[in-house]
Amino acid sequence: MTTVYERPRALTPAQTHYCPGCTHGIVHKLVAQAIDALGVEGRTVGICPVGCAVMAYDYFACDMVEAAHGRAPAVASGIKRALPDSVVFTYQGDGDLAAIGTAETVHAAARGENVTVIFINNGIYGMTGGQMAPTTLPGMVTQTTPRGRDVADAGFPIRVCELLSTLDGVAYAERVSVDSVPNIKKARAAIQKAFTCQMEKKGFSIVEVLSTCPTNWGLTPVEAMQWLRDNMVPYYPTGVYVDRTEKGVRP
Ligand SMILES: Cc1ncc(C[n+]2csc(CCOP(=O)(O)OP(=O)(O)O)c2C)c(N)n1
Repeated sequence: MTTVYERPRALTPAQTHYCPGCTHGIVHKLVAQAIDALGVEGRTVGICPVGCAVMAYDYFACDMVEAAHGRAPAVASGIKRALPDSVVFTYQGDGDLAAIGTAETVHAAARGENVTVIFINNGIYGMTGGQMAPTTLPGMVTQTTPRGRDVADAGFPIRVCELLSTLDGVAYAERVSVDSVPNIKKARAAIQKAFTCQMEKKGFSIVEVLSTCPTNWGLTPVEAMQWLRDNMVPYYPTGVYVDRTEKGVRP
């Protein structure tokens, strides 16, 4: 087990391409720490999204596969079924998972696929310059909602953990935030629990991570963290939404 200050073995020494204050890097580290702690680097397969984390394969030292936009849960399902002893995770943003990939996400969860989804909710399409995402908050300014998201026109945000918690195939769903050291520790525990859930063949697991995008939110890194606390956390409450890891959901 590495300490919080060391680079986990499951992370490469590649220099980050993420913007200052972006929390993708923190979450990469937490995933790598889970891989280290569970000793599964040699049999872990990660699925990259299309989005800012499209090049996550440069950072994780395990096997990585690139999926078409939103299709990571379908690719993960196939890999897990072909290699049942592997540990398979997807790493997806809100545009990838909750817009173009909604069907793949919902159906992989409904099937109880024994995979782990790491879901980065930063409320915006980061990679493409800050368009509205399904998780963009009401009133939030984006490139495509310059006067703020008007729910009368653009509809309401999707709360992914709440939505998926209605599905019997979901063994574990937790929402966490990475805005403080205590919350980062909770996020690390949640990610490790989700991987353990999969290793014990209990069913679909998802950890949603409330994240920042200072560049497209138009804020400094410090302001973005505060904005997350003041706006994202109240709308997307953190906590465990489903925990069926005792019995599992798979026959
Ligand atoms: C089929 C297809 N449609 C649209 C795009 C353009 N595109 C690239 S990334 C992206 C959204 C990324 O946003 P998100 O998933 O929230 O991740 P983030 O960049 O914020 O981490 C879109 C729409 C694409 N690459 N492929």
